[in-house]
Amino acid sequence: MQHFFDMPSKSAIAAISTPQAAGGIGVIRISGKDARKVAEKVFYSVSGKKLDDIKGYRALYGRVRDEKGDIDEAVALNFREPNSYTGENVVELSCHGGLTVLRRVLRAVFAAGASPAGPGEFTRRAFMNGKISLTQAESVMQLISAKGEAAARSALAGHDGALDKKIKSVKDSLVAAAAHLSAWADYPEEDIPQVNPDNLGNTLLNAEKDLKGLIDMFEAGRAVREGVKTTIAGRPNAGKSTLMNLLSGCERSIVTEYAGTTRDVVENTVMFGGIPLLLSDTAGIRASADPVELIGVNRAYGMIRSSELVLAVFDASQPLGGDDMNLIKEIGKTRCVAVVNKIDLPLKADIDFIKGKFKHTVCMSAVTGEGLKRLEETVASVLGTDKLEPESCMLFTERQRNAAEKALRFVREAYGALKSGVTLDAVTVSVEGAVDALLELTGEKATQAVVDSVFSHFCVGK
Ligand SMILES: Nc1nc2c(ncn2[C@@H]2O[C@H](COP(=O)(O)OP(=O)(O)O)[C@@H](O)[C@H]2O)c(=O)[nH]1
Ligand SMILES: [Mg+2]
Repeated sequence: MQHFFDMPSKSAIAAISTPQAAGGIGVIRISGKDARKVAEKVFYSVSGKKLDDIKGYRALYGRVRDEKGDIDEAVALNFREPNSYTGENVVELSCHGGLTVLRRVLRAVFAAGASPAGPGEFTRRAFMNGKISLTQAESVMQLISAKGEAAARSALAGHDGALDKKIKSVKDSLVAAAAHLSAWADYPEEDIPQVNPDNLGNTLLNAEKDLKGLIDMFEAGRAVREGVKTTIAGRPNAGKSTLMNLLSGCERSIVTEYAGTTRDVVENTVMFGGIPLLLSDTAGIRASADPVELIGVNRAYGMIRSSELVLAVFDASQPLGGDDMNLIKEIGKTRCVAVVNKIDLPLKADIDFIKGKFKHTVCMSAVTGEGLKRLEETVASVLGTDKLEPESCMLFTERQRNAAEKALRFVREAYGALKSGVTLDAVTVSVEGAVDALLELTGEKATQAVVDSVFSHFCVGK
């Protein structure tokens, strides 16, 4: 892969690649042209063999030492360039996982000539050496920080190149179109077939569809990866805390038959249908003269405004009242599911009225659990996560989305120019703009600043 900026120096870098905590084993990774030479100064195999004598993917057992003496026993795993994570020579020293031991080994490795690895520097070298694309590097980060199984699976698909493949197919079709357009314009005397506006139009429409599909799924993907700030709101006694506890699978909130039991915001993170919901149970919304209760009510309003999803709870066993109307007003345009609760009791609320006010209504009982599955499906559909296929490709970062949106704008511009019948030159310029945006997305044409910012989010050792 060709990059526009300098290759990093190939001298060895090293870091502790396992967590900074006590563990069964801890790994110190050394990467660079002289990785084996550095490792040989601290590692002594029991058999007397040298790392230089063994093939890649082979290991030696021995001890690590510094000038004061033995530090630990260790296994040294040998990777030979280009068959390693970074594409360089790599030695991984697996020691016992105590932090004191690992830090002492690392100091010895530095003394032997390696320099400290910066955040994400191993992955950065992998990118620079053409082992992975920029989007794959970003997936590595997503995979490390994935909160749920669904998030981890989609990150792995990204790491395996699902997104790159999709982007490549869009890019290839646009590159072919741009090449044809400019050949035809530049060499009119040659025997180049005339550009067929219908074919070109179809190419652009297909590219638009693919890019738009990716962008639409971005928010749903983010919900799965990062969780959704969700507020449970409703008038006192509607069953908010009971719902909170049902979703939590434990008694997180205090439930009583007395209105006004929950006074402050109670928070908990739960997995609901594969989506991490960052739940807040709030004080019941009602007009009150009690100053303490009012603080809670105002906090509840604040939570509604700042959350990404509201579960608005109504009591089906009571007629709707002024407090319910206030809640409906307060929710306004915030994404919301109306939860008509207590359907195990005789119904007194006007459920059709609620259905008329909300796009999504679920009738359930927080006590018996009836309707919980429907709530799960509705939440997934509101967040768009029901359309996510874990192994399919996804945009993972704001950076990727911005690049995809830029490409989409250019594709639409090209289509508009084609339809309005202006010169094909204008179409060519826009198609080339789209191609550039896609090259930026995969990192084939990313600036140094973009690459720096991607790797600044990584941890040391990755
Ligand atoms: N029968 C029935 N009672 C419920 C249901 N949900 C909550 N409750 C009862 O309603 C009362 C108030 O519940 P709570 O969760 O504290 O309401 P909150 O004020 O909205 O937090 C308690 O006595 C609950 O046991 C339900 O679905 N069915
Ligand atoms: Mg409560």
